[in-house]
Amino acid sequence: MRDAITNLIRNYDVTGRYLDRNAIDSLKSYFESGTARVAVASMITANAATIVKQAGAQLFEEVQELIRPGGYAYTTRRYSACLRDMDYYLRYASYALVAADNNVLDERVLQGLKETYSSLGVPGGPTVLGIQIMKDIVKDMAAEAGIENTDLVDEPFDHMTRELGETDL
Ligand SMILES: CCC1=C(C)/C(=C/C2=NC(=C\c3[nH]c(/C=C4\NC(=O)[C@H](C)[C@H]4CC)c(C)c3CCC(=O)O)/C(CCC(=O)O)=C2C)NC1=O
Repeated sequence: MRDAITNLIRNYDVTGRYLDRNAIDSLKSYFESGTARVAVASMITANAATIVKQAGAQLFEEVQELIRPGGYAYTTRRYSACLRDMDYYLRYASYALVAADNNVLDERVLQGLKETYSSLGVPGGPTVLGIQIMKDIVKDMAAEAGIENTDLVDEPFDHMTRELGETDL
């Protein structure tokens, strides 16, 4: 697992360089965004159950086939597996936000996920949609809490949807 700082130090260490102007600039921007990152992560922690529930409801509203007989979230078991997956995405997004690095997502969430989903027949498109809905909810919450630049919220959610790599919404 990596974060913005260990990642940067590692890059400089492999070539035996002192931290230069570029390194200092990216460290500064990391620390400047730090307060907002921590605030959003704690907001996610405090509202995780609500965010997942609301995002799930919106997803099943937008893609109603999912919860109809034969759908991928039909039966209580699949329905709860889906919400549990959404909860994973949200929790790991909060880690990646604080780390300012998506490596934790690659290592803990995305590795082998596409293969697992395709072998189970879980569709990528609606999963991507569910992740994007959670992103929007978190961004709205952050904006309401007075966080000015909510762009940093995009990073982990967009990374997961890019890696799931489905566009057939
Ligand atoms: C922390 C990293 C991690 C991830 C990401 C993860 C995902 C994950 N989701 C699974 C299942 C599942 N995931 C879903 C998800 C959905 N169904 C839908 O309609 C939607 C499109 C979507 C929700 C947004 C479903 C329905 C299953 C059960 C599929 C089945 O067994 O038939 C499975 C198979 C094993 C199981 O059921 O637990 C895994 C491994 N597990 C992990 O440990």
